[in-house]
Amino acid sequence: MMMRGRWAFAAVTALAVGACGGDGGNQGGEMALDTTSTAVPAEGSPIDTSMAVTQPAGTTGGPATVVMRDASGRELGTLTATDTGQGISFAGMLRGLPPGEHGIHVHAVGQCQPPFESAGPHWNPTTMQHGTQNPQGPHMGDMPNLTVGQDSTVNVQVTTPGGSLHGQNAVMDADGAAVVIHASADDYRTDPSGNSGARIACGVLQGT
Ligand SMILES: [Cu+2]
Repeated sequence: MMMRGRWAFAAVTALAVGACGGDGGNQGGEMALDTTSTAVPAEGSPIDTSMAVTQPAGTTGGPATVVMRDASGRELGTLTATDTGQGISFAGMLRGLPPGEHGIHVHAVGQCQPPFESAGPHWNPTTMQHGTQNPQGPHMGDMPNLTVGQDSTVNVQVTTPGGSLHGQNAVMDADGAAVVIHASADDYRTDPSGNSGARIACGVLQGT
């Protein structure tokens, strides 16, 4: 529905611009769209409002975004965090990481000052030990290792064993949360962080 509305609006806008014929082709497509939308108020503003409302959406939660950076501040890519009902999934492409296996966890504090100790320990609202193979585990922030290819990229698709962005055991609390990638693989059992070594990348969960 919404997409259809947007496409229809875009088509109308294109027609309008074409009809006026004075906006100089490719130059400033976004600007032209803004100018034209003021001439069609009934179409433009309601669409924008409904788009905004679907994102905050209260307790079931809209997605959060996580811009990952290494210790030099270089941006590696963006992950999208989504409530699945059985945990929080993180998805997205990252590049510029060392090839091989790396631990990746949700940490308890939304701060990423290198060397990323500022992100605190693993997110652990149920006060368990670390690791999905630990009889006393896991932390809610524990996730499967990433395998970064020889080209230094990885298609991230990982999910926490429980918790949520906004509902029960919400990660989006007063001090926020961060995703941290470690130098080594997580062994899934050694408390408190699976012997996964130094923190090489970090991103704060940002959203509603
Ligand atoms: Cu960690």
